[in-house]
Amino acid sequence: MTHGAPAQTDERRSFYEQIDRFSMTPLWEVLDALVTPVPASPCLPHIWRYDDARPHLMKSGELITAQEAVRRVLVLENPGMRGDSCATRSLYAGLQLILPGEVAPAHRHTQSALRFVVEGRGAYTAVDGERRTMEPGDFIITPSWTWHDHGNPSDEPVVWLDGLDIPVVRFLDAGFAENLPDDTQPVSHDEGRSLTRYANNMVPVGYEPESLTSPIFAYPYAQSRATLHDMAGHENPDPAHGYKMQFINPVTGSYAMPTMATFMQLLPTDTHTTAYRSTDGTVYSVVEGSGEVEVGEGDGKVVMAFGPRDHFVVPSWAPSRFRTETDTVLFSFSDRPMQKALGLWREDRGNA
Ligand code: 1HN
Repeated sequence: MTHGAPAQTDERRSFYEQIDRFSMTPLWEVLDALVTPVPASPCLPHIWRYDDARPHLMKSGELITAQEAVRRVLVLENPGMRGDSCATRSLYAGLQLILPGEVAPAHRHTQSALRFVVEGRGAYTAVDGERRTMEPGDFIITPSWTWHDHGNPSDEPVVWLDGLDIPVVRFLDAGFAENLPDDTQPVSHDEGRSLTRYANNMVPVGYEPESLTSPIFAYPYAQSRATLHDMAGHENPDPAHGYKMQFINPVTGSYAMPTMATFMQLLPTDTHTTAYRSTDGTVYSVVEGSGEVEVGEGDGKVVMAFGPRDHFVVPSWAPSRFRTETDTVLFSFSDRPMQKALGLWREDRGNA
């Protein structure tokens, strides 16, 4: 539905200037940019290699404390949208560092957050009175408007990927936030309580969900990894996805979070996936393995070689294709639940 720009005449130009003073503009001059035949995203494919990022992250640890920074994070900014604090149009991503002995003070906000642990073990995040000690590969949720603080009682630096729906909440002008007077919220129940209550195929009788987010706030890597390897031992891989699982809210069977979908996938050694695209731009965190991902087509095509702890973005509607050298495990997240709720999500599996 591209029509081309209408001719510019002196009469038209002077008309546009007249209406401009009244904060009006002619739709026919902007229609092609507003309504495009396929998604036209400023988001670019990009990879943040951990070998490049890590020294800067550690340097930030010498420059500012977690306490002073509130959250000591290096934002992964998409090169197509510098200054917007986003990795895709709808998603924020950052690498957060917490050093031994540090505390990141308690606050809450309407933005939902996910953590995906990248390096180090022994730090905790506390959500609504329950602490969770973090291990590499764990996926942890901070639901909208829940108190959360982080601490690192271990003797090693801990780094995780933060994923938030910040750009969407900003777009909707629906953001609220507040701080707790104390840095650390009181612990009101034992670690693991949310898992025994909700992750054993049972819920307390009469349970009514209090929010749209999964009552399980930690999804341990030991489980997701074992699941993928069991699948690989018994089933054929999907040609586009290898072995790919989505994390769910066990109470509803739906996505674990209302705004962001989260996935874990295994691409065994020497996998060559078929081209695949979908309308949800996606942020990936490489957990294990190495290979390359080809993203886009024609002049915009890029090939990104990846290894453990690298992070990369596949924009909306850009075809991606993976080749692996070793068994590769990828965590990823996207805005799919929002697109699905609005009837907007599309995928294209090519001819596979
Ligand atoms: C936040 O609360 C965290 O709690 C991390 O660790 C990153 C980025 C923007 C706004 C709030 C956290 C954030 C954030």
